[in-house]
Amino acid sequence: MEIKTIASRPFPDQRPGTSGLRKKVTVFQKPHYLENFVQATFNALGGVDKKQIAIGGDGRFFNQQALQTIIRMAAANGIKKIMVGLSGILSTPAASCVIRKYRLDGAFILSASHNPGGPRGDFGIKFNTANGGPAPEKVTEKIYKESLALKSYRTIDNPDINLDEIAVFTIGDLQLEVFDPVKDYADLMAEIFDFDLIGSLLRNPDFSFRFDAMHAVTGPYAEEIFVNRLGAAADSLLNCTPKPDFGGGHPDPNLKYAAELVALMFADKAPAFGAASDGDGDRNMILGDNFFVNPSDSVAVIAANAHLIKGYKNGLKGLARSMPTSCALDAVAKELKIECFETPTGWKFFGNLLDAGRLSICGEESFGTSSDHVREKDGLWAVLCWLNLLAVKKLSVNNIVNEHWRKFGRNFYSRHDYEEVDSKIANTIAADLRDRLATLAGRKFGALEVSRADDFSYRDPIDNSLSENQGLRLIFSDNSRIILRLSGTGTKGATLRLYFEKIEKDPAKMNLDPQTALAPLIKLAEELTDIRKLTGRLEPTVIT
Ligand code: VG1
Ligand code: CO
Repeated sequence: MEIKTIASRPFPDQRPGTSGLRKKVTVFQKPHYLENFVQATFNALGGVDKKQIAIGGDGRFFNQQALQTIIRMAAANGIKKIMVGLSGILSTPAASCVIRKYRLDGAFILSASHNPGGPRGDFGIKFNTANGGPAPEKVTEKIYKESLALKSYRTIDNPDINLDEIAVFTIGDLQLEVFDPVKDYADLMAEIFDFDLIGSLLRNPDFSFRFDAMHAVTGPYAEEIFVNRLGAAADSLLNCTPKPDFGGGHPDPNLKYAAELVALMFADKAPAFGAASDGDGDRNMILGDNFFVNPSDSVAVIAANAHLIKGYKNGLKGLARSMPTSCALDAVAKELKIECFETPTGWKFFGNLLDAGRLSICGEESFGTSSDHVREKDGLWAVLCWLNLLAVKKLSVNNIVNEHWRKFGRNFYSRHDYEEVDSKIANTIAADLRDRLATLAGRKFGALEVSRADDFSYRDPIDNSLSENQGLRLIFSDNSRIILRLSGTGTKGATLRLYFEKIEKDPAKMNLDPQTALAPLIKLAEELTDIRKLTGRLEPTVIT
């Protein structure tokens, strides 16, 4: 096996964002672009000689080609073993599961998550470390530094490997195993949840359920778990064949992009339960009959009821949420008398707390929920949590959430996204507000009094690392919040996110529409930022 050293030059734009490196497919298709990033990652790890990794992706366009490139580079860099998901498929939570189960040194996950795919769509790559979680900031910064200093990468000449059959190959000293990407993950789910109980619910003719894989990675997982293991009717599953362009859709499980499921669930005689997941299977949306469960509520409900689920019956160690996620989870932590951490946006910030045994369940407002069973957010896990709770509590989704609100109060919550805004304008809007923060504290806007205005920074309690500039916060005297952040996952222009929260303890006011309940905060944020005028948008691109 002749190792070739290919001369290359750094690309200046390979700093990983909230979740890996995401760019247009056409950027990744540039000669040496992917190779540089992969070599920079290997270098940042101090070399990968004799290491063992998993690779796979969400099946999007360019997945197959990228996998073959990584396999050649892995062989040239001395990797001992690679596990590749059959047909190149591996969901993000399943990658985390196999790293941990087989004690691998890490994994490359090829995905741009919920971003659209196809030749004109997005591609992405992220590296997860030996704990199964996304590389922490100190590793991603090292990768970025290595990418800026890169002069060459190593590869070999080798024909493409057939990844469509379970098999073991040898390439020089590298052992390559094409493995079933579904089985280990499904086995883990069976350890956590009561499959007999969930199975009897799913087979009950009075119960109806729909799961929408959005033509993305969870299709094969959903078929194995819901149909083969739990006995659900095959027609409960929608769009379960992964497609390179996600069927032309946007594999983002929210009220706008999961339109097919949303239409079913908000119709007359809707199913009792509906759920969807995203491109790489780490996000989830939970719906009841004509009812949307806000992701911030979902994680709070799961945490409050976790003792009813086999895997958590011995209690929870702690809880955590990203800063913009509503404080509904904090109320649960208080009741359970356990810690609740507030971290910056992105799953990588939960890793240290999970590894240190300080944390059992965590979540983000962006449809991400999970626990210490892996080190990633996990879409199907969240769906199974809800099914398990429905089976135990014998209540509707709507009733479970309302019961929760009556006990803990309702945290009205909404996120407004302005997508593909001119980067300069978006940066100016954020910078202007940041500059005015100091003058806002103490000011009154109608009934709203600002008690605190800052740019969120986070000191990791385990390794003491500091992450600054994680989102602008206005916190009001009644604990309402307005938050402004720039997205770190987009590939075109900039995405501005405005987040709104208001806590309501009066049961008589709990059934308002969130947009109505939050209207004064929304109006104030729009006035303070002048976002509509400056972006030239009449309304946000997506409202959740
Ligand atoms: C978004 C979400 C964040 C999530 C991240 C990755 O990041 O807000 O909560 O962790 O996507 O999720 P940003 O920087 O665009 O706000 V995924 O499913 O895209 O890997
Ligand atoms: Co995702």
